[in-house]
Amino acid sequence: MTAKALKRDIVDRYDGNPIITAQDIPFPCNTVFNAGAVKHNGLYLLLLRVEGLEGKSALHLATSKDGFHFDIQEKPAMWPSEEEPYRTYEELGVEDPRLTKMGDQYFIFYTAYSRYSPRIGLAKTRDFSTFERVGLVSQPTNKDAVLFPKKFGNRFVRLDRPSTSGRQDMWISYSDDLIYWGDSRIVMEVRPGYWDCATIGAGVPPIETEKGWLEIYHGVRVTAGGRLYRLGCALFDLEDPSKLIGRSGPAILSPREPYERTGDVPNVVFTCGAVMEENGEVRIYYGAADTCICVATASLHDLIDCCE
Ligand code: BMA
Repeated sequence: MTAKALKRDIVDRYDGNPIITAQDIPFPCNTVFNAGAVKHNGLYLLLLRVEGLEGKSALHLATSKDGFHFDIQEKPAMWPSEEEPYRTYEELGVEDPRLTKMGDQYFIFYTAYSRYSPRIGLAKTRDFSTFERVGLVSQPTNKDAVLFPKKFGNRFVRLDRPSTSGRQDMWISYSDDLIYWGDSRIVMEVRPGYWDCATIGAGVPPIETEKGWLEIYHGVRVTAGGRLYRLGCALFDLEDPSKLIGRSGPAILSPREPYERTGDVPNVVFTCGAVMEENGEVRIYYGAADTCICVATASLHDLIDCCE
């Protein structure tokens, strides 16, 4: 029996998974995974994390009419910068982009990775042909940042994931200018005994729904076989996004298929982006085993339901 027939996950995997592998990249590379996702001018756009043969990641744009078959650009949209101050903090790669549209601009939070541990980088684009860095917008060690598409009380708001004395929980931070962030508070903790007991981090930029802001996040449990990454979802208050109002008990997606179980980092499903369809379906793009890109769908209604 296949994993789908058992229906242990509330999301449905696309039968043609994985949709992008290293073989689809128009130059030799190691892996492709953890893509930001948006629909722009009727096209599905993914900002792919492509890990080169030397082990550093750059971001490449992929475009598609149907969201399943993508054309991939050879020239990177963003690569580790050669200019300071980025050069020092991106020396080991630019990773895990998350895209949020505000007005006519897309903001991209990404992980700037260096020997000094990860920091959050911010870039922006209007047209997906030119990308401009805005700043390095956290201290180390912080990552998994997602920007809310609205301001609250005239401030920008993000979820992020600082590492604090061995803990890795989800926090919220506020900013007047997108560069300096503060008023930070913890909003969601790892859950002892659960699938998300060791580490959690935001995945998809928050989706506005009638019931609250829906956040699809990853959670980790450490097993005898290593770290096991799953996806779950949570709801935050519409008016005050620092208030957690619900959270899925079970994970919504767990590594079960061979392409999620086997790869550079086994037993990983990890998301950086989803597309909200007009028919109420959420198309979740996710990296599998840090090796390829997959897609799965769920109804928005079901995702909200499992948080309540
Ligand atoms: C996280 C990030 C992700 C990666 C995951 C599993 O910490 O580095 O980019 O997919 O680990 O290796």
